[in-house]
Amino acid sequence: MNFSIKDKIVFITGATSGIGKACAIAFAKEGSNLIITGRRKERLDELLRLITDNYNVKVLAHKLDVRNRREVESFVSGLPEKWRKIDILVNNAGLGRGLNPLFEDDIEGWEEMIDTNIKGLLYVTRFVVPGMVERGKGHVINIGSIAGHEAYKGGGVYCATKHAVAAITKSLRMDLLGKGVRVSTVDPGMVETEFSIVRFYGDEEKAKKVYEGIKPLTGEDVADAVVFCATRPPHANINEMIVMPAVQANVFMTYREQS
Ligand code: NDP
Ligand code: 8X3
Repeated sequence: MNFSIKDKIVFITGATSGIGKACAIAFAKEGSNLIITGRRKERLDELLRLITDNYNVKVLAHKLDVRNRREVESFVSGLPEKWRKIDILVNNAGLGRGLNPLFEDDIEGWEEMIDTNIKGLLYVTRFVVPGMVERGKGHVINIGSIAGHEAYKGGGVYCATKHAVAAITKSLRMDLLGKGVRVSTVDPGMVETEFSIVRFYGDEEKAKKVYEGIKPLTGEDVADAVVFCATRPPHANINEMIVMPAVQANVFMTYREQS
């Protein structure tokens, strides 16, 4: 049975697009109040309007780059009283850059992936979780990836960042044992979002090819899984959930219809 998360406070990173945006809407449907963050403020404002026009929940939208440790710390420590008691943290912000062989890859892309997917997730976790520990309740839900279970050609650094998310998830769960704070990871396969457009630096044609001949997951499919984790009763935890398109067996094998 679902445990109600109505009136809970849910903090989502990377809510301007894809999985994060779908999570915001899915949690709003459950009656949760939302702290939505990301770097594109106009998109956050648009999402705030969409949610407050359609659901009876409160939304706080704040421009936040998770790579900026000071910005993360001052935002979390400066939250207004009524937003301080964060119940659920969805660590979703992340990106891939390129699919080049490691030995000739763009180092800037590595920095971006490591700073966002690993260090950004760590900063947000470091500043949000102490409040959860103090209150003896909370739930951290990380968005990992199938790339955290397997490595593929050209994905050396992206896969390494998602393997890091898997390790951080496991360790944090042990650190928090007995403190009333749960830790889950939702690890999707191919999801059609802006992920591939970002990975290929805005090349939409190349991005489209990734999903040619298949029915990929949507952000909403992943949000369903995240909400499922969040709505387990407090004595139960989903440690890890791998969510794949039905036509994708693993990172190497995808069944594609020929056009
Ligand atoms: P999108 O590109 O659609 O969304 C990525 C989100 O991350 C955006 O809201 C973006 O917001 C945010 N983001 C990126 N960098 C930063 C930053 N420095 N600070 C704050 N927010 C940031 O991709 P997805 O929705 O697909 O990606 C979400 C997560 O899902 C990522 O962690 C990704 O690795 C993971 N994932 C994706 C899969 C896929 O196939 N799409 C599969 C498995 C996992 P903004 O640019 O406004 O800051
Ligand atoms: C993003 C999906 O298949 O490129 O995590 O690893 S994949």
